[in-house]
Amino acid sequence: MENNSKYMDLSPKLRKIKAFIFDLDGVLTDTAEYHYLAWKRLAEEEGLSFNRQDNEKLRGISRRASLELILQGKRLSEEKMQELMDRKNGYYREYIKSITKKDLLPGAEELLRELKARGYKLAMASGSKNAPKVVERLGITAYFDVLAHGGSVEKSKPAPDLFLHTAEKLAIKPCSCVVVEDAGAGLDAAKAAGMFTIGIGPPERVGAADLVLPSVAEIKPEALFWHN
Ligand code: B16
Ligand code: MG
Repeated sequence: MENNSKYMDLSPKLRKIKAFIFDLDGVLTDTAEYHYLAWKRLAEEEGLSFNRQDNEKLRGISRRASLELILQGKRLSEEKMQELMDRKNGYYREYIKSITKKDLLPGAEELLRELKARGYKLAMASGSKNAPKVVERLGITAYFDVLAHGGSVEKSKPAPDLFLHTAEKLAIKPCSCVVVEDAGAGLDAAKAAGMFTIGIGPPERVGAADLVLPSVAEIKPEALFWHN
């Protein structure tokens, strides 16, 4: 197969693979825009500066870590922090109400279907506490054996906890899992968990991954797993 040479060096690692663990935001759908609109609205109400460039830094990190970045060292009481996070989340939930299957990124559902047909276990491990709602709206819940999210563990990405929890639920060893991620924090988490990583996006952002691809549509199971 024409693409095989590209994956030759990786084949000892790929031969062990039994499960795919997907990140959600930025991999299967692009909710970053809704996170941006919700944080922007909050920032304007609070007189804080926030633009699209700042939003890029929030990719893959938790709601609290995002707020801390936006506050740029400004200290607030825990009560106020909670109120701001709840307000932003209320806006975000309003925006995600309009999500449908059409919001799946190109090739996402075809990939899930093909991996399932090839017998791989599939899981979602998103840092978002809203992930189950978004997955439901996208109409892809049934593909996943495990749905882990921001509420499943205490420590968020870049800690490995969410991915380790997911592998445990799948009953698959970490070294037999592939993580598909769009964020540096997510890749750090997956690597710390001892998993094979596919980075989706530009090399400046996901260059640390074992394999870097521009989109999920470029993950070709027949080329990756030709030896299985
Ligand atoms: P929530 P992922 C992450 O999702 C987002 O990339 C990140 O921007 C967001 O702050 C985080 O979820 C928490 O989301 O406020 O909905 O709990 O990329 O890990 O799927
Ligand atoms: Mg992401």
